[in-house]
Amino acid sequence: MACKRGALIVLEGVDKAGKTTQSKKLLQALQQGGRAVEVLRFPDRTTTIGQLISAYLEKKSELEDHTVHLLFSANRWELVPLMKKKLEQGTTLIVDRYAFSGAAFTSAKPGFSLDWCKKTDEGLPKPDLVMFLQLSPAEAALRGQFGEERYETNVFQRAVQQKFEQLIKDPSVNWQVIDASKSVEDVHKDIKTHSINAINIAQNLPLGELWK
Ligand code: NYM
Repeated sequence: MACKRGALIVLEGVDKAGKTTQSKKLLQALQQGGRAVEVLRFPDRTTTIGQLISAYLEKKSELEDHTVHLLFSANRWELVPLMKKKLEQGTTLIVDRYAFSGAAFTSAKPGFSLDWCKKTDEGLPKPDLVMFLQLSPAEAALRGQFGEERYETNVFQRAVQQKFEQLIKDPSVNWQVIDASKSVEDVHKDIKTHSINAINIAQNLPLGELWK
């Protein structure tokens, strides 16, 4: 009998919403439940393309804005064969940021339309579930200062938040908005419930193509 495929589960949100903490907690909880599961994060800074992106984010290099958008997108595409293989083998993937960050961050820059920004990720493996960790700019500020990387300013993060709000309106994507202002444990419970549900549904469905 062919094995049931894993689910593609994405966590999105502005910086400091808790995506990385929650990805790790979800990984542990699903593993404890006996499921095959792995975490990926984008940008994947370990590849050659990822190293170019990392240097840009750390302000060690300058890149033209369209160029860096295409690099972020290429950094997802280069992982697609691996992602498909794992999903087919029955491994669930928890992905910390995906094409939605790509579209939200670049379109928050002047002169970029959301439509243009989405084009380069059209056809990527479609997530079975995208959880948006919702945190207001005021609540994010209470979690301390932003870091030193590019984009880590209040003004830019507010613009990114507005772009995410536009993306969430797209009914072709299975969005779940999670109240990230709750305690780490309460947010985890919400995320785990939605994830188990998505895993159960995805195992009987073919993997879709994003924004197609
Ligand atoms: N980012 C992330 C983008 O601008 N485009 C993308 O496609 C992705 C995946 O990179 N501020 C931005 C969002 C973050 C930064 O992410 C690095 P992280 O999760 O802090 O390593």
